[in-house]
Amino acid sequence: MIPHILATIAGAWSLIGIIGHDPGAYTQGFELHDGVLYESTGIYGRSSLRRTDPSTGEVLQLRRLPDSLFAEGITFVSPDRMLVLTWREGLVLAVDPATLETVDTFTIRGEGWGLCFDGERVIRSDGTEMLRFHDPRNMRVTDSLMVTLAGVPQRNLNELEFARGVIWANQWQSNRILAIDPASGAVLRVYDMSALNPGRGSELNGIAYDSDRDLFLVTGKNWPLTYSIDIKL
Ligand SMILES: [Ca+2]
Repeated sequence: MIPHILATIAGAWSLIGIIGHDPGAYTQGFELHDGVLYESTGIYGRSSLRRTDPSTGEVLQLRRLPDSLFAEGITFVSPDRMLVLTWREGLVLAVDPATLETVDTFTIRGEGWGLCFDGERVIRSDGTEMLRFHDPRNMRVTDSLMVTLAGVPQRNLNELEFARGVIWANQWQSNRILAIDPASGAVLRVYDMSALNPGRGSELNGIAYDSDRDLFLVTGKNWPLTYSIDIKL
């Protein structure tokens, strides 16, 4: 990476609070909705959907998914419908958030990594530098966007969040969160979250926006803690 460009777009953030996080949760999706923090966890045979308390991190409800599914990102497309991505299964589950039961399924092509919703379009990452836009009614692909930093494509885009008119993305195998312009794909800011990483190969993954407090909850795969942070765009 070009150091002088990184310096100009390095984003500032500050720690506001700390809550618990199930260290057995291999976090793949993380989203707040109506006062509940929803989480999906991956790994074949261990994938799950959870409702958790955003003030403590306590797991309130957990549903195991079939052993054949490796759960990935989640996002709400309406108050009573949460979409759950799978990694290589080509399936997207529509889930009732009240019960965490699957009410519908869609098929997609390619891998599933992260999901978010901008109010009109479902946005999916697949581990490449491309973001795919889907119609939330049927998951048909409507558009795609290459994510670049100073013109350099940014691969390994992972968990996503849509907030403040911007796409926020974890970047796999880094401690970075990228703020991405949804129109151009340009990375507007890079946030270094190394200070939060507990180490031992732990992977930063999971961004959930708290619109009431204008804060973000961030965690990682099997991290024991979740952090609420204030991010300057
Ligand atoms: Ca998210």
